[in-house]
Amino acid sequence: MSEQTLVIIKPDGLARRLLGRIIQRFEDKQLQISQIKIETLSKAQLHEHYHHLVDQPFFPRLLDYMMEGPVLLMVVKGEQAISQTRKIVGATDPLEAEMGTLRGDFGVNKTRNLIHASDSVDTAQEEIARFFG
Ligand code: DGI
Repeated sequence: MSEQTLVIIKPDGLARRLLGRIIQRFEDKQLQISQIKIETLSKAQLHEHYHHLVDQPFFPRLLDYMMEGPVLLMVVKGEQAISQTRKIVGATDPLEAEMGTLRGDFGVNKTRNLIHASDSVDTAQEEIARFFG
């Protein structure tokens, strides 16, 4: 089934000049970028995006990281795009993520894990609407 999902390349992905290599992985898997933009996210946007985590002890660290600089936001489209994308991205903790996944290959730690991808049809819809209107 064709789906759409939201991917965010976090600030260190841009700072480390990894955009080309990251985007290539989605294109290699026959997924298509249908919308793309670079933007610095505000505290308010991040509170909304990570509303399920605001009470976690690591939340301030996550906010600081996400506001280090601009992020790249993109809508990724294609056959089972949500689960395909989560597979390309890998587990939240780069130490647990398999090598060959983006977080396994490029992630630094549980905070600096390089990339975000929607985790379900509902959140994908919500997140695409939030960032692309
Ligand atoms: O969907 P994910 O990004 O894989 O995971 P999530 O929605 O549970 O968490 C969102 C982000 O919050 C995650 O990419 C990194 C950060 N995070 C989650 N759990 C932890 C964490 N950061 C730290 N330092 N420690 C955690 O346990």
